[in-house]
Parts: sequence; C-alpha cells; structure tokens
Amino acid sequence: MRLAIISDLHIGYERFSDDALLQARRALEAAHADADAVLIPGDIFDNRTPKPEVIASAMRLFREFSGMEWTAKPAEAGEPGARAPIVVIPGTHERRAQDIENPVSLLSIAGFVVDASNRRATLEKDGEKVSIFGIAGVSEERFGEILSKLNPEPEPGAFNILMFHQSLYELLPFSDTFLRMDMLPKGFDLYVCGHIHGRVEKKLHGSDFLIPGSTVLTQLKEGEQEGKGFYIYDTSSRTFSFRYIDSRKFVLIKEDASNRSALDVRHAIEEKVKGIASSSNSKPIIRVEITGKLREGSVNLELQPKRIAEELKDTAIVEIGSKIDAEEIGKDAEAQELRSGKLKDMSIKDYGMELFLENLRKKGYTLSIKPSDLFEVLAQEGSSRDKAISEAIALLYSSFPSASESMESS
Ligand SMILES: [Mn+2]
Repeated sequence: MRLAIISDLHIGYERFSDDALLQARRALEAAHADADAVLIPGDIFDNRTPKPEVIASAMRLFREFSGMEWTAKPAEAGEPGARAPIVVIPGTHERRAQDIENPVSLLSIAGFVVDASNRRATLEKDGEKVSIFGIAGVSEERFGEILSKLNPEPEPGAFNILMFHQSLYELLPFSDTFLRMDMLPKGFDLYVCGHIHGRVEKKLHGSDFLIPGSTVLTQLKEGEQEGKGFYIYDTSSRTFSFRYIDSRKFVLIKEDASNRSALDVRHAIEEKVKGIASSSNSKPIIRVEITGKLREGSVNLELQPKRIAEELKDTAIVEIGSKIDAEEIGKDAEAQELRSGKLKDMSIKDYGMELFLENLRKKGYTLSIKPSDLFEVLAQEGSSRDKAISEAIALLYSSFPSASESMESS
C-alpha cells in the first residue's frame, strides 16, 4: 500500500490562512494522485476551538477528498462511517483539557476522516491490511503514562504503524519531560509523528521513523527554509520518498550591521529581498535578522522595521526579526533567548508549559490536579485573563472534596 503522510496543516493559521488552506489542498491532491491512503499525525487545525468559518473551510476540503474514489478503504466503519482512507489524530493545537470534542473529532463525526485517537484503525487494499495505532496528542509529561496505559501492540498479519504527535528528547533535547525514542513500543513496521515542522527521517527499533514537517510556514525559523511537502511510504518495498508541494518560499537573511551606516544596511536588505523575490512564483516571506552595532553616529531611523516592510510590501512579506539597537536586546535576556532561536523547533506552547512546570516545582506544588490540565485551562485561547484565572481556581478547588462539598451544602 502506498501511504501519503501529511502533517501539521494548520488550517486557520491567521497569519497565512490562505496559504494554509491552499497548501493543505495541494498536498491532498498530490496524495490522491499518487497514494492509496493518507495518514495525518495531528495539527490539521491551528486552534482547538476554530471559528465556524475555519471549520467550514476544513469541512469543505475534507468532504471533497472523502467523496473521491480511493484505492484503499477503511476496514471498519467510522462515525457515522468514513469511506475515505484518511486516518487522523488531533495534535498539540487541537488538544483540549478533558475528553471533550476537538475540531478533528468533528471531521470524524461528519464521516470525512477516520479518527484513530487512542485506538487502532485498519485500512485494506486487495487483501493487504495496514493497521494504524494512533495516540492523540497529549502534554509531554503525560505521554509516557498514556503509552503504558494504552500499551499499543502490533496486530498479527498486518503492516503496523504507530502514529502520534509529541516532542521526543533526541529530536528536541530541551526538557526531561520529553520521552526518549527508545521508550516507544517495539514491533511496529513504521513510526509516524507530527508536531515538528521540519522533516525528520530516522530509524527506530529497526524500522523507519518519519516526520514530514508542516505543509505551511508558521514559525519563520531557520529550519523552515526547506520546501514543504509530505512523504509517500510504500509498505511492500518499505521505502519512502519526499514529495514537494508548491509552497510559498521562506528565506532568512542575516545582516551584520557592525560599523555600517543605517542607510547602507537598508539598501543591502532591499537588494537581497528583491533578488529573492525575482526568483519566486509568489511573494516570498523574508525574515531579516540584523545583528551588530551600527557605526557611531548613524541614525537608526533608516532601519525602522515597519518602514522597511511597508516599502517592500509589493515585493515580499518582510519581517525584521531583531531590534536594531544591540544594547536594547541585551536588557531582556529571556526575550533574547526566544528571538535568537534557542527554542529551535520547540513550540511556544511547549515552552510556556516548561516555564509553568518549573515555577510550580519551585513553589512546591503538590495538589492532585495535573499541572498540564491546569495549564490548558490557563492557556485557553479566546478567554480573558480573569476568566481563565477564575476557571483555574475553580479547578483547583475541585481537588479539595471537603471544601467543595461544604460549599455545595451551604
Ligand atoms: Mn504543528
């Protein structure tokens, strides 16, 4: 069976929402032309509670592809019966606090995809069986516990795939909460992961381990300059290849301003941006990182980020990454860490969770409410600060049975 592995579509990503939808479509079109089935290991949506128009755009897209003829079929009826062999799980961006519906489950309820969250989904083609054990994205500190609870095992007589959406320590060595790769269960013929927005090809327990990266640019980090696309994996030859899709070009320019005049730096940036744009099909996204200290007496006015971006707006989408004044940057070491890419491919959400856990540890947090659940409540999108805090307090109070009982009885 030929499987297209497409990940992190981020439909609804506000900054480049047209790109997200268009590039998701291109990936699905190429997959339909060349594969028997599709696997999507998370982050179909950019948000766990997308606006109705975002849900509608994804519904239309998946309705179209689920209505097409596919050469493989789901072996069991989904909810209420997916016809198309498009097997999915929710990722970090769709993750919600408790066992409540997420936007990926809506696509499954509509019958457009097969949701393999914490269960096995099976695909069939000409007597060949491909079994996919999916694990819905969870906060990193809980992944080990979920794995041992679910205890995924390969199914005899099938080609077995483990599909999940997590950070792994070997790929992102930032936190001890990230699972080590060798802790993943053995015996699967292929391991498929989402979450990381750049491509990863590795071997695990003697099998291939693949992360296709996102189909849309989201972070403007150095590693995102390679083209976007997806994998095609052939289960009979056990080989894979990467398929590029037509995607908006992203280039990072590093400009050393040391001892130069602001005007000189600005002209150099403009030249580079125009050069890149002239070889692009569509307007490229260009991030400029200026380092160093300008020549004494040179006026910064020429290097105002907004002004440069505005002047080049018909040529490229330009973002100036760092503050021009090097001394200014030094004042805020934490912000500088974030800017200088210490985070690499770690998501802001994961980083926020890290800081949160570290602070809880320092304060000696011992309550029974899982820190990750508390974090989800506090990090709710679209919720006001006061509302998030009052919900978090309500959650914390729920961990004291005697207190809440006495409150109810009064
Ligand atoms: Mn993602």
